[in-house]
Amino acid sequence: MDNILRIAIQKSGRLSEDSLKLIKECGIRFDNGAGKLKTSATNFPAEILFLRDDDIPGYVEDGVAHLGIVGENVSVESDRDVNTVHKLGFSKCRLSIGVLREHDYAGVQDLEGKSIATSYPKLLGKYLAENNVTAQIHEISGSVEIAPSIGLADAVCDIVSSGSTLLSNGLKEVETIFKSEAVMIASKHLTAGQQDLLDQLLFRIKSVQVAKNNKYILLNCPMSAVDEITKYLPGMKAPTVMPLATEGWCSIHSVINENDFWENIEKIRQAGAEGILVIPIEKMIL
Ligand code: PRT
Ligand code: ZN
Repeated sequence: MDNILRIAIQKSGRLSEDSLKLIKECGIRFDNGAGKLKTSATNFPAEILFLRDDDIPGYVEDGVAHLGIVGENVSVESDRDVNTVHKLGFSKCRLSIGVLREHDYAGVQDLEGKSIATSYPKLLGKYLAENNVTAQIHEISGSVEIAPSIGLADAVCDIVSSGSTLLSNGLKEVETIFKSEAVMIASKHLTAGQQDLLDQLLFRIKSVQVAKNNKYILLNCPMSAVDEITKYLPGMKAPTVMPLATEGWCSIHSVINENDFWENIEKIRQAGAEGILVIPIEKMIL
């Protein structure tokens, strides 16, 4: 099966919805009937496998799946021989060390000789070694945060997002050892045909990602304000300036980066812009 890409995504969990959304935003259509373990795309040579996230790196290493979407934390911890081909920008979280709130923590050397409960023994081991700390790693597969309060370990090393789980278990976050987000991993043994399909898919993913960070902006202004306003709206090449039916007025169309938006919008208004419309962009091909 040279000319088909088998993409493994999480069956149900924190990555599932965004993984499916990304594939759909890339224009790939498929039937994801509830409970299915495999489905075929109808308009792209791809199959989608629905798996436990922990199994995805192994399937990709073995070439059973050609691509996978998984948390970088799971991929790195698995230590499988795969390529990380793209960061996907969702499911952001961090792997952190937490200790009991009453612990007077002064620094990583405080962990010397302590026991730390985690589901990430490899990442934790590497961090401790880099910091010349010897601690006992207690590997457990779930409910890690409860370990200190029941006397199973002195500290934990677990995934943190808002921090509320640590807090509600009487813990405080003291070290961040790894920052993670969803990534696309690929087999190291793709055929030329599969590599070509992967390139097409990455092109689509990047177009969707760039579009999300930008907005289409339209506004009206007096002709005399065009130079000042275009300073803040360089657009993809240059903004489009079109005359309005009212003498001396025009309409400017451009693209603005989400991050610059609030900072620049006030300057644009002060320069004389009126009737500003900001519209989401679906795809952006640079
Ligand atoms: O069933 P399957 O094995 O497929 O799924 P899973 O239960 O192993 O994984 P899942 O769905 O919980 O998480 C999938 C991936 O989402 C993880 O590998 C991370 O890359 C990412 N992610 C993002 C998170 C979180 N945020 C997160 N908050 N994974 C887990 N958590 C847990 C964490 O373990 C802790 O218990 O949420 C709690 C902390 O959250 P806060 O918000 O209270 O800090
Ligand atoms: Zn899992």
